[in-house]
Amino acid sequence: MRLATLCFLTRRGRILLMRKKCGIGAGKYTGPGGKIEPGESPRGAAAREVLEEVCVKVLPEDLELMGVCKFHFGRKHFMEVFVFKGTKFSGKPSETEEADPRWFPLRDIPYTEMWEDGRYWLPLLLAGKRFGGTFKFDPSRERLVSHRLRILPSSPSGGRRNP
Ligand code: 6U4
Repeated sequence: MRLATLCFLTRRGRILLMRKKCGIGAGKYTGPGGKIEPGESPRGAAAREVLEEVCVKVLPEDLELMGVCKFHFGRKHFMEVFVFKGTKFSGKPSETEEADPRWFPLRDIPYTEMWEDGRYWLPLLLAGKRFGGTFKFDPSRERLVSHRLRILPSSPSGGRRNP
């Protein structure tokens, strides 16, 4: 199993997505994110990836945990991803070797150019709902075979505590 993060920043009716240039899901639009390194918290890892991938500074404590997605790719590969959102950050998103960032209006999210699962859970995140989901892909990672998604009760801390 691998632990990873995804982070979605929003401001003035827009969401920051990035065209990923390498790694898993290259070519797709997604939020900044990546593997959690040993010794890192999910929140710390998410903030690091936002800076590394799109040059935007966000404090780990300003990120809100909205959901956890389990992605299965065939029988062998499995990833558990902590999904955060944030509205407080600084810096202008810039292109890096890993990604090309772009703001999209919330009403015009390019779901057809994203991972197939995003259309199920990203609207929940944007509506402020917390969720837990399991998404099974075929081994080629191209086709979503089945999924389960649950809306979770909101936590009193607004998801700001651990992890
Ligand atoms: P680092 O850690 O910098 O190597 P990266 O190469 O981006 O990161 P990688 O290639 O292991 O990481 O891919 C993990 C990223 O891909 C995580 O941010 C989660 C994301 N991801 C994987 N499957 C996904 C899926 N089905 N839907 C989705 N994001 C997915 O929205």
